[in-house]
Amino acid sequence: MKFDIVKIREEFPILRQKAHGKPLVYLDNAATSHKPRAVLKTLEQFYTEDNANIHRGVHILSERATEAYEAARAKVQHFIHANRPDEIIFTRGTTEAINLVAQSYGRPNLNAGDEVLITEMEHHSNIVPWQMICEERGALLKVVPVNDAGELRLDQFEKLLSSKTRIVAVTHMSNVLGTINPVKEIIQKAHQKNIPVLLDGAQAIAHLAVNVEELDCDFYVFSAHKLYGPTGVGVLYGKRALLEAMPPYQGGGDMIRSVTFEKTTYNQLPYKFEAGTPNIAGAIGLGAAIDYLRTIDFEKAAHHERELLAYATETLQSIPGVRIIGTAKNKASVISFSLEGVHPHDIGTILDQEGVAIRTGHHCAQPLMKRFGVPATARISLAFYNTREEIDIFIRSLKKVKEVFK
Ligand code: C6P
Repeated sequence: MKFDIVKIREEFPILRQKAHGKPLVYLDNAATSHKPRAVLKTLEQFYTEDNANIHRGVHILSERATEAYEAARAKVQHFIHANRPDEIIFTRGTTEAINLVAQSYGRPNLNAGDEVLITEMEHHSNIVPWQMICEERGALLKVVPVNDAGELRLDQFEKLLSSKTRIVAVTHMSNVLGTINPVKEIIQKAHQKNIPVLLDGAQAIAHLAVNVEELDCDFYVFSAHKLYGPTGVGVLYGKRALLEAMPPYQGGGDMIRSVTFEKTTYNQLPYKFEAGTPNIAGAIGLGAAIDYLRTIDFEKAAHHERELLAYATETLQSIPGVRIIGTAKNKASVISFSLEGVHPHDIGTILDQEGVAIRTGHHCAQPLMKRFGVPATARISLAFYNTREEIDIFIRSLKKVKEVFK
């Protein structure tokens, strides 16, 4: 399979537009990535032809909608190499999936003095849910620090992993630093002490081939919208035995087997964790995104992204006053940086006028900002549809920012 960037870009109609009269250069893919035509078509087709509630109706539309929704579950299962479809729970996204585990696994398993181990590079979504449940249960949140390059201090991880640790929750890839964590090693070390591991795959899922069976992680979470799918839907993968033992997260329709005022019994997996009408079209759209990704060569796409990352890093570094935050040996697709004497928001605003979309701010990782002694950073984040020419436009525009603030 050839990796034809022109053809690939044609599949993403949003990229064709102008922003402030200039060709749009979209470098904010870590926030959300764009949707290929196949996904847009699937969403339109669902609402124009098949729209119905699932698992409920006897009519033909409901049958078709149910079939497509469950087919999407199977696509996710195969995409991440899970053993069974009932290990795939559809959620609203990464954030809801982590909250589900924090509540349903955390509450029965955390007691006073127990510990939850996270890292300094976590997104707020992998900090706050643990903080909330720790506070409720009298447990403690322990944090593995990162070194100056933005790599996890594995020596510290080993020290902090104790007989009191009940779960480890760590990002597979940092949304700020781009660091890819040595998750296999982390999982092996945790498993030696019988401690389960949750991986936050919000970023990694779009850049790495994820195999949950090989990783042997206990939970893996991600959002569809960073994987070229729709917003408002995401995935919790969990090992069946763990999910079976966990109580439901929310109560409502579809998650029950029978209800009386005296007692309710719960549905089997995965429905036990999917209370209420789910994002049916979203899940089906995620399935379409996975189908689309199977039509391109993922390895070549990843190679293209790595080349872009190397090129962007090299050119950025050559600009005096630029500081790159996150220089891990093993990183992907994200560059956070600051420019001496210019606030990141000003960088973002001027770049926007040039048609270049980047993200500025704390990236929902305030503790990490503190670690690197900055209130905010500017961040470019790449997808396989980006080009070298776009990096050149970004660099030229950044030089204009320097001129403005000279
Ligand atoms: N990061 C970014 O611009 P949701 O919002 O639930 O889809 O994903 C939350 C989340 C969790 N973990 C990581 C590592 C993430 O990167 C994100 C989302 C976006 O970096 C929006 S803040």
